[in-house]
Amino acid sequence: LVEAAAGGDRAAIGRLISLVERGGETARQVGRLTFPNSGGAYTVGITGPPGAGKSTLTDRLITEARRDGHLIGVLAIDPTSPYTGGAILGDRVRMQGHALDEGVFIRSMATRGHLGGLALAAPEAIRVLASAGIGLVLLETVGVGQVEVEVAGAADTTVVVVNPGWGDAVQANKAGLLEIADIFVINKADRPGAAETRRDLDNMLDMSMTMGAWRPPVVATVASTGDGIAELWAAIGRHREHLEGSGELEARRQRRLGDELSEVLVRRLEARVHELDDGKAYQQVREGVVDRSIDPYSASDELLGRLGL
Ligand SMILES: Nc1nc2c(ncn2[C@@H]2O[C@H](COP(=O)(O)OP(=O)(O)OP(=O)(O)O)[C@@H](O)[C@H]2O)c(=O)[nH]1
Ligand SMILES: [Mg+2]
Repeated sequence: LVEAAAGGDRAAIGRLISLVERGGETARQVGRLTFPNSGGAYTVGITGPPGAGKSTLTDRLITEARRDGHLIGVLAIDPTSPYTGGAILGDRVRMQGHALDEGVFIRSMATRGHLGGLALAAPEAIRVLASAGIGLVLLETVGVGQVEVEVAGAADTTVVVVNPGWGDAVQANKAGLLEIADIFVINKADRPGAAETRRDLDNMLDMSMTMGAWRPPVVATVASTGDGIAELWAAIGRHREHLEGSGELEARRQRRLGDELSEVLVRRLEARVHELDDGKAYQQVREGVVDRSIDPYSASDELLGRLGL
């Protein structure tokens, strides 16, 4: 399958992503095979609250990127509904204009059985696309919570999409958004309140910026008409140049891979502990901890001891 995908076989790419989604030993095997040839894709994350216009924006960005000759992969990820699977595609991905374009591969993704959820499945799926020769991956993630922030962390450039009057939708996690945003988009700028939202964002950025750091540009768009899309595409290009020119791209990617390793280690170790005695060992020790008869450190000593560690 990996060979077929590298030769441009779209069905093979789709099957590989399904395997990654499902998790387990087969997913790990896919990961081993795609890893060596997966360094070539640039990833742009598009994240924001439900209905902000992420898919409409993505659709427009596909058009811009195709003009530059990129082969494009699109992953639409919904951490809030792990079981809808392919259904998201119909409801949430508005990219039908590219359905017949052989140079665009569009896919929605849900967690299914993947250990560690989408935060770990997303980078693996990106590597599937990269190993198939896709040079640009657009990653749409719904929501503004912690998991979404983690998933968005798989991107090289992260675009945070808000709407006029955005405050309420993201109040709880403004700091998290600020941390991940490389570019802010105020989409639906045809609606009232766009100017206030820009002022809000600028104030927030003024307070948080450190000298010399990249300051996320704020781009106003109307995705439904295409207004502002050229500016957004240009801002993405500038951010990419900034990352490449400063060495930050390589540093970010190294950091991500390092984080991924520790996450994989923790998840696999946890899984092995949960498997002890069909889950009874973990359950028993856990009960001891929660009723305070044993402390968490001694409890973990006991479980790790049973694994010979
Ligand atoms: N007025 C206006 N409507 C827009 C704009 N962009 C998108 N829409 C509409 O907003 C709705 C949601 O757009 P989507 O692109 O599906 O938004 P999304 O963020 O992908 O939504 P989810 O994936 O469900 O979270 C659709 O009806 C779009 O036509 C815009 O700039 N202005
Ligand atoms: Mg969408």
